[in-house]
Amino acid sequence: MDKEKLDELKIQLQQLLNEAQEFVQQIPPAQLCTAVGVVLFTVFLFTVMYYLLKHRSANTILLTGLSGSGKTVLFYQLRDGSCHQGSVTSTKPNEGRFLLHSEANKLQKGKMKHVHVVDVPGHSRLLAKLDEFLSRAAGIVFVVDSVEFLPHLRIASEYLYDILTNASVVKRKTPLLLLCNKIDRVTAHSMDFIRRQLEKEMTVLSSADTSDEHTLGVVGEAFAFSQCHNKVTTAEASGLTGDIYHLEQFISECVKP
Ligand SMILES: Nc1nc2c(ncn2[C@@H]2O[C@H](COP(=O)(O)OP(=O)(O)O)[C@@H](O)[C@H]2O)c(=O)[nH]1
Ligand SMILES: [Mg+2]
Repeated sequence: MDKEKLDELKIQLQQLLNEAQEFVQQIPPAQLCTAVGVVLFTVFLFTVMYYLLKHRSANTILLTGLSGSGKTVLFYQLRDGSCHQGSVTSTKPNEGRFLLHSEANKLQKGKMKHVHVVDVPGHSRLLAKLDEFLSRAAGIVFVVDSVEFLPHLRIASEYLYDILTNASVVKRKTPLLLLCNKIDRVTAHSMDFIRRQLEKEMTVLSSADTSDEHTLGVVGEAFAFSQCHNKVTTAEASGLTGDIYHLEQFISECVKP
């Protein structure tokens, strides 16, 4: 650009600035103050909302799994330290923000963490809802009924497969805990058995899957949870007897104070 053009541009800019100044001076001061106030308030409101949403997702733990696996009982154990037998329903998502019951009596208040736990009931029909929760979960707990495990192996594997190949889970590397529940029952399968069976079933699913943009495992190899990009761990629990130590450990690791 030559000097002449640059000077011309400078003059035009100066003119524009002068016009803007004149325009502002014409506005009554009261109106100007109101307009500035509205802009500042809107910016403030959006900033607060942004931080609230960010904080919420940093603390959101998703309890999921087939219906009947014991999610609702676990939800109440985490919140109250009791299982609310009899008042348990699986028709709507249970959601709550609370201090883990095990931490509620601790004295170091500064170190205590509020968690936002969502118990998403059932499966497939709620997939759209699940997607929304998956995109903002800090950790996912996939609850399995260790007693009635084999009859539901295929459907549980499909559900878990959908979660592990979910775009935001893969992208955000959301940690997942495979929680084998109801270990108070003598007929409960061991956690190693459950993990191996799921891995076998998911090997079949991933070799048949050509549609998903995210596939699981290594092509040509048997699937193992250790191949996932996100951390997948396995633990046992009994919501009924309150044996939820490993679940609480997992939540504490996922949630930031
Ligand atoms: N024995 C035993 N039963 C459990 C346990 N957790 C849940 N249940 C029972 O399993 C059934 C389903 O539990 P629920 O929490 O409603 O499952 P959800 O559908 O996953 O929310 C209820 O009858 C519970 O009493 C457990 O740890 N041990
Ligand atoms: Mg339920």
